[in-house]
Amino acid sequence: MVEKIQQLLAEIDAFRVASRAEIEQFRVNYLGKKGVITSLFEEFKHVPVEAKKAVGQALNELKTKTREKLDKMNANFEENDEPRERVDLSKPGFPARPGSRHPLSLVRNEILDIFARMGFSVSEGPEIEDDWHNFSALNFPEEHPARDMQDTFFIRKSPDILLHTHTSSVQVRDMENHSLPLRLVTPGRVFRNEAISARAHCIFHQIEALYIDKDVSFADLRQTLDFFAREFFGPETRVRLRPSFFPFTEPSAEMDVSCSLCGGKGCNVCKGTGWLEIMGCGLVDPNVLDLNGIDKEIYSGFALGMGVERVAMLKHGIRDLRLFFENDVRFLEQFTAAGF
Ligand code: 2NM
Repeated sequence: MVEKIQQLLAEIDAFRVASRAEIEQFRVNYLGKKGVITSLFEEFKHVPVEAKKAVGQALNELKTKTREKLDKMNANFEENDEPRERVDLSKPGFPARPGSRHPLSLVRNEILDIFARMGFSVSEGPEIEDDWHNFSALNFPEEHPARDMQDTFFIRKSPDILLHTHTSSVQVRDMENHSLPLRLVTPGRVFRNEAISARAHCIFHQIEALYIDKDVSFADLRQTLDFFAREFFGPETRVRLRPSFFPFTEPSAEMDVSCSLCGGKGCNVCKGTGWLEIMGCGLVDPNVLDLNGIDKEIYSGFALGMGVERVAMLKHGIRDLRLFFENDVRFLEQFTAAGF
């Protein structure tokens, strides 16, 4: 029996395992209820008295060695085969890329801020409008081409419900709901049924300003335009007005600023003219005051409107308006906030 025990000791010492399952198998084979060592202890009962001491010592040694082997194999396995995920907390983190404001938001905020400094408050209103607020109350004649299906998005197949084509429709609501004087800037998305190109889009952004009070004159409009142009494009900017026409203003004008990219010398953005057309404006037509219940004998006003995409393109030298809508980060992250 001692010989058998010596053999087992050698066998156990030489034992090698490749998986946790094999370690468990080892435990069951040697130390389990029906294991080899357990049955040797059974046999020990029948060992003659004179041999009991030597066999007992050998048996105990076998059991201890087997236990030790088992512990060693388990410990080895934890260290080598299933390394725990190690996290080095002292390493620098991955750089987080902060987002940036959309260039149209930056330019809109800058424009609103300039007007805020002249006392204009911001007004906003619905994008879905009726004919009255978008056209009739603004002195658009019944046969005006803008009312055509070709130019305006009508919805619900109704000739009365449409997506507003300018933010003046919001100002009609302001004239309805607020007392005079009014001094408002109205930013918003507007919708026109146009083919998409580098210069036009069927959805774009507009900011309009409206000032109605006693004795508002063309000189007030002119002063406001000068201030805006110098604040937005820089102190050297010059302004010129050309006569124009809008249904809601009389007289009406188109405003140009000296090209901020070439300083007025002529470049490909201003097409060699040294001037950039940036907005339409005029004195509010007395018909509009009438239609909105404002006494045209007492009050007068001026209004102006500009496309946010257009002024953003001119300010930053952007050649294609579609860039604003594609949201390519390589484009977007080139613009940083100036205080917003
Ligand atoms: C423009 C050009 C000229 C304008 C007129 C009005 C209102 F409500 F008074 F009739 N709001 N905005 C206006 C005037 C808009 O955009 C090119």
